[in-house]
Amino acid sequence: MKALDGIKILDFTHVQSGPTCTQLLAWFGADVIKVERPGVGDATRKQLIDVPGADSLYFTMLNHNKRSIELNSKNETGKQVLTRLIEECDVLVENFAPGALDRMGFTWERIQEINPRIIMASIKGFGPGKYEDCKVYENVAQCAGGSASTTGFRDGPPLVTGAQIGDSGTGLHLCLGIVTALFQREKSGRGQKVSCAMQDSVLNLARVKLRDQQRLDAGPLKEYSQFGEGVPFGEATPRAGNDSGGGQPGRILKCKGWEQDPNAYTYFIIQAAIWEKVCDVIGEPDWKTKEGYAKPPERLDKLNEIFSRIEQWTMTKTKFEVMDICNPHDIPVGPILSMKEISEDEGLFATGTMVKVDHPERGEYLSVGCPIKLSDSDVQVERSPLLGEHTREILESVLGYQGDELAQVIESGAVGDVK
Ligand code: CAO
Repeated sequence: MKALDGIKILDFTHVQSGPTCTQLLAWFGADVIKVERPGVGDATRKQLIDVPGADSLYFTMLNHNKRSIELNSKNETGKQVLTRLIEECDVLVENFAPGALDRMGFTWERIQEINPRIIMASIKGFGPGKYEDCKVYENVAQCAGGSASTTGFRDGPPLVTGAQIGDSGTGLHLCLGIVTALFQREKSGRGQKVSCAMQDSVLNLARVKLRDQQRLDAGPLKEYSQFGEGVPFGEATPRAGNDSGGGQPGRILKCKGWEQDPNAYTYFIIQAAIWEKVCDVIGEPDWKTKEGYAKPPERLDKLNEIFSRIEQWTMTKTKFEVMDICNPHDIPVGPILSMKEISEDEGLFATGTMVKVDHPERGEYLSVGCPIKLSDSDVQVERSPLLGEHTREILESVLGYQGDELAQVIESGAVGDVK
């Protein structure tokens, strides 16, 4: 048995944010029915193509364990089929542009009339307000949510991050909203609307930077490198380079081989509690007691010197040797892992976080499996569906269409070219 066995999801999502959410629900056991425009499907199927003629990795890696039905939701018969799907499903998830569902004739009021128990979950770029009608993509959300202004180096421009905190981050937030609403429905018997704005999700993930914005009123942010360097603070939380957000001095330092390998680096944190061990490891035992070095506040104006000295040591070791030497002393370090290294990490395959998936059009590919592990709800990652692969199966077995009625739906053109 899986955690969400018996839950049916009407998956009206596309691109990345919504599909991230419904993929997780599928991994937890829900029957996820992806509704796609006939002949076209999710735009990502044909974006960033690496194998001609095959669905892209962009699509396959975000749509595992789902079924696909082609359905034109603007065609009259298509609307009838969609109405039947709303009747049958527990959750409708969508991330269309603002107003798109209303324009199809499926307002939240109408959806509730069709099925009062349904949970309708939506992702939009912004919440209600002056930007509510905007179409929004990942980097717009990173910028509007406070991440970009606080990422990067002080003397450089704002930076977006490689992690898709706007899209996948919002999908995760929405997923939690959906299971919470399902839990409440157990008691109330009613569905509800779950909304996540991408700006809000990014801001939630950038929470510590809003913490620092308010701390500025009380004086400089002493744990930021710029304090030790004597650079005055402005009105807003500044970009802090690779400083650690937790208040302990931390930097990214070169390791052996950095001249050739762009990822031969380690993160290195000098927590107060392990300062003496750091001094021993790098060969500066005098710093344990030396005035100006022994106590954390005294070190703040010497962090450049201290980290340069630590880097002299890390440059004599590989990033993995740094890890092996520091870990037994509880010195927090972390190798900067490349995607190549991660994709070859046997430990990640052993836990199912990395998986190999076979696909009829593209052959075997790598994907990230389910990052959330439930001891009583096992996850088997199954390939993404081909466009319309399950149209007939869903019409017959989920919606009960048969005989003449089934033939009429197929002939109406609402469900594409049914195999
Ligand atoms: N049958 C018929 N029509 C369909 C359909 C179907 N099965 N599926 C979608 N459509 C229609 C929509 O109804 C819409 O029509 P209207 O413009 O007439 O209302 C049209 O296809 C285009 O949908 P869209 O506006 O959502 O798509 P887009 O490519 O123009 O915009 C995006 C994409 C992502 C910017 C927009 O959907 C959006 O802002 N979504 C919310 C925020 C979000 O999730 N962004 C992250 C995306 S990942 O980077």
